[in-house]
Amino acid sequence: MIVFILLFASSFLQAQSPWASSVVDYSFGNGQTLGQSAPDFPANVLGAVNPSVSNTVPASVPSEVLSLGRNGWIILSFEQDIINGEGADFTVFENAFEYAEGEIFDEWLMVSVSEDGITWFSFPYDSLTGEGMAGRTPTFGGVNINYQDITQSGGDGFDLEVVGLSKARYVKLKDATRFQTPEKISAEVDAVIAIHTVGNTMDLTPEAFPLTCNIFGNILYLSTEEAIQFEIMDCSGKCLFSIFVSPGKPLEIPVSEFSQGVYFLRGYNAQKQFTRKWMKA
Ligand SMILES: [Ca+2]
Ligand SMILES: [Ca+2]
Repeated sequence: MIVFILLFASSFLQAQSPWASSVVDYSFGNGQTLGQSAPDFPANVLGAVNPSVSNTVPASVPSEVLSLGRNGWIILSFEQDIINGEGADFTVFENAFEYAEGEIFDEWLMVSVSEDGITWFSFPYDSLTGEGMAGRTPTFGGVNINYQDITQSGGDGFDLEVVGLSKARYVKLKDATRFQTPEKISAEVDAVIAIHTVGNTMDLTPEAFPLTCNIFGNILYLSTEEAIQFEIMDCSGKCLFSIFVSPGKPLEIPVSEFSQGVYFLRGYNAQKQFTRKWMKA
């Protein structure tokens, strides 16, 4: 039985990258051409950022970043839908950086999203302050950080809620340096990561059971209307985690230490119980 479950599960476990995986279309503008030709492009805008960059030493070589040129734009696509979860749903990494006195050199990008690549929804922005645009926050970098946690990664996060979408597959970035002072010539694109995807955003709330159970990224959220004992088990039924959930006392449990794979969530009290399969991506 256990062997069967493992075999069955393994077909679901091809991990999909949360980073942008393909370039759908683009049009470069004038003024700056860094990283616009093969073999640097399109690899420089796909996949992860270089972990050795920091807020003061940004990505700057053509193999890492692409200059869009004045008014240039690019459309990126993902292996899976970006889902509207709690807070920011994807992060755009440009190569803004901090220099003397903590000033930030930023070159802005207007951001829009689409479910089908045809109908687009633009994030509102302020062309005077840059608020609402990407390219404003340096990438923090680092090898052991979670790039799906914007407080660790830096970059600029965008919440699908703002444009009223529950999911998106395409992100369009358009150079907005025309709104800025003349030394800002062209925004760069380094990478875009989906924070919430089908793989890591799950509503595990059991039907007709008093417990609410959701996973956003690496946090498990539990709240309940009745006293419930809650457990996480591995495929063999071994209990890996157990906690008592009290009514009116919601819990946030970090699940980043659980490795990729299949687990079972179980909640019970004297009267009732539920079990749910959880595939950790
Ligand atoms: Ca959101
Ligand atoms: Ca890059």
